[in-house]
Amino acid sequence: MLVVTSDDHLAHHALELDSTNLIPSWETPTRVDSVRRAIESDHRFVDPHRLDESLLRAVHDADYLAFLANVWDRWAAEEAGPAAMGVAWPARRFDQQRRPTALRGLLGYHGFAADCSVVTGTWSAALASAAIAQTAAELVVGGERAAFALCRPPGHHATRDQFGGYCYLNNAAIAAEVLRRSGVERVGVLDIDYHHGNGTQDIFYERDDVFVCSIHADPAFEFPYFSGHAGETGEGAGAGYNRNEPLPAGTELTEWLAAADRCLDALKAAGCGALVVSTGVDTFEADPISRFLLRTDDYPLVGARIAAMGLPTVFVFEGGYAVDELGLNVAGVLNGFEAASR
Ligand code: SP5
Ligand code: ZN
Repeated sequence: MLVVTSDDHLAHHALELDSTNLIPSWETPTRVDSVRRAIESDHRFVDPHRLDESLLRAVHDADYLAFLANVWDRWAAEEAGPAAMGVAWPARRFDQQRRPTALRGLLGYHGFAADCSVVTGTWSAALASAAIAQTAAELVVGGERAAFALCRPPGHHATRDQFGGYCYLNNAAIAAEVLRRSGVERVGVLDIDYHHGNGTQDIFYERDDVFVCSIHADPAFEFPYFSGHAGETGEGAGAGYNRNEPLPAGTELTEWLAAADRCLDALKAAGCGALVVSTGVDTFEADPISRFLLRTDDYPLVGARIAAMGLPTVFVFEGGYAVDELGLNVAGVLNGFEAASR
């Protein structure tokens, strides 16, 4: 499979709030190295194309993009400290619409979680990550059966106008937009990351041309806590084109695959012509922040299930924090897909 990646993410290493301390984020630069090493002998690597900024504007609000582009410089001028993050958010009964002018206010308005901060290399890394996802989708439009966007920071938590969950620009949404522009009338997104893909859900919630399905830890007990319930099925034109499969802590392969099959059946019934897979492997039993129990040997079966759809497929890297085994687990998904595609 063609793999798109670059080194432009290296300057992004954010901090996150862990109970009482700011710690280096679990989402580290070493994650890409782990995956690269595990897949480089079996797959061909290509460089990203130049980013088409109209794709960013298609999935994110202009004021959010302007905020992201400027926030680090403004932070460095106005505040001290290595990481910019919010301290107050527009909670219940607050005015959700009014956009503050103060930097701290904007960080709350355009962010939703204290697990995520902006640091000096964030914006350039996020742009590079988006370009990788765009390129993988363009390769599939060009006739490849599948391509893998080996990108970071991840994207599936980023909404139209908010960062959080280690995500700033929604790479999977950008890939879906590329497929839509190529003429695919309905694109399916299958989000297999351990966490609910709240950002992708948000971006396409009122659209019927991108059907988003996510299999994840029940938000009753897991991040992002306020999104990902089974009753969230889309609104307006998008009614019926969002599907969530929240699962309990301790979920193993059998139950996970049953949920995946419900998603794949729904995507097939809706006539999806191409697939974007938000490829998080934080479902792994030894993941340090997660509570599912998938094993390394399970991931090829996951890839094979996706291949059985018979659709052009863009894999976009998302979460997975057991860095030593991360590469093997991603390799399992890709190799299982390829073996079942032959
Ligand atoms: C892309 C992605 O997978 N984002 C996940 C963001 C989850 N952030 C919240 C992490 C909370 C970590 N708690 C540490 C518990 C250690 N035992
Ligand atoms: Zn995750």
